[in-house]
Amino acid sequence: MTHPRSSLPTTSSARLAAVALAAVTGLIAASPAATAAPDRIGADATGAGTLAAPDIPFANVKAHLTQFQSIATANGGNRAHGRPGYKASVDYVKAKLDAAGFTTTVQQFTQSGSTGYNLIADWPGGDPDQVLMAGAHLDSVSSGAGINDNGSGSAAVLETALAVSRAQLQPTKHLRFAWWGAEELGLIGSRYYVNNLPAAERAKVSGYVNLDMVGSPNPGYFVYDDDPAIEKVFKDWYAGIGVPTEIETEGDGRSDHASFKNAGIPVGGLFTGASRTKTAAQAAKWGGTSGQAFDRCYHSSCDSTTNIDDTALDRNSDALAHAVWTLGTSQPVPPGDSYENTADVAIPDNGPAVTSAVAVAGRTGNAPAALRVGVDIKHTWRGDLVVDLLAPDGTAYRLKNSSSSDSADDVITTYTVDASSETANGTWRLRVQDVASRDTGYIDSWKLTF
Ligand code: DTR
Ligand code: ZN
Ligand code: ZN
Ligand code: CA
Repeated sequence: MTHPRSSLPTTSSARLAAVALAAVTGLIAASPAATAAPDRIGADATGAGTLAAPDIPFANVKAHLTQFQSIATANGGNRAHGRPGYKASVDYVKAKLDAAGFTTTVQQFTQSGSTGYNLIADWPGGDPDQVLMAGAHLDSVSSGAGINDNGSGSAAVLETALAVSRAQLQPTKHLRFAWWGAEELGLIGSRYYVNNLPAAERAKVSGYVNLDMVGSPNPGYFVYDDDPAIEKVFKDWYAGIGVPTEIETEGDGRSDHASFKNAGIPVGGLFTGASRTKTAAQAAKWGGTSGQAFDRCYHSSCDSTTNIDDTALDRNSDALAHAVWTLGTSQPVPPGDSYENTADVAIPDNGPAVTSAVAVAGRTGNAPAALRVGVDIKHTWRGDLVVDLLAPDGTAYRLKNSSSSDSADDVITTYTVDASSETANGTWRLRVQDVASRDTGYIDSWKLTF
């Protein structure tokens, strides 16, 4: 769902509404094909281009929770490690991913005398040396269905993965989604995965984003304070909808991100609170009930489909999609085409202007609004120099004025010129004049970048 800027709640009850894995032992793989289509690119403040994430359909997220509840109900009331409800949950998620074109892998391990399963889903494509991962533990405790803990994170990660497929995303990074087994027994599945990744594969994981409990019924909006880039993406997203966040402090290292962090992999994540009590200050900014746990059904039989705050889960699902799109599709601005003249041109002392020419051919239309002019002039008193760029039709763009006080050596810099009214093709010139006597120099080289 989309997110209008929230107004502050006025009362406490105003609750706002495959590659890598081939080398790992014990794996079974399935791999359907996928095609891809490009999307529009925008630019962020850092100059990197990213694609905008889609809005995650919240009804789909809820439908996954309904299925997890049904699975628990049909299997003794839980989805715990070693119980049939866990494997049924894996089968449900895997079928959705297989149908969407992911390469899925079920990784088996043994814990407490029972077989456990991690489900890994690779989206074909992206840079295999830069892997962005997002994951959630899929197991519940044995006392309940585990809908907030952690059907919520599992559903949000699943629906984000399915959104990648619907968009036929062509990310710059390779995307890998994961659902961990036996988290509730001590981060067993995620630790098994990380420990069994060959060191070379581990080094390719550029980040891991964890979602564990992201729909708590009396929610807080907590962002893991770990890798700064991941943290910023989440904080920026929340700032954009006007919802304040806090740093997650309810037990650092208590979920699967710890397995990755321990291996030196950058981590981040989202959390809406477990058994800790919401303060009055938190209720004032987020709504909900102060003096009450974020999740009163934490690890209890009442952690069912009614134990979810829809607004919180909706927001965190969209925030995850935003993070995957932002971190997974960012790419440097394309380098552009350069035209350079490296011949030295002497600049007569306090004399007439000299020029150095660059011929541009084979382009269509006008020059860009941000034409880059790289200048390398060696001089013993650069304040003597007046520098212009001359367009093919002779129009002069002043790059630098003289300044008797600027005694520094050399002009080695890049200027940006709005040359959008000039035809790109033709002979461009750098014109340099030395307007004061004594110090001298020469044009070493210069270049235009379109
Ligand atoms: N590990 C979770 C609950 C939990 C407690 N503190 C945190 C902090 C961040 C994420 C999760 C948690 C469980 O599965 O019980
Ligand atoms: Zn738990
Ligand atoms: Zn959990
Ligand atoms: Ca001079």
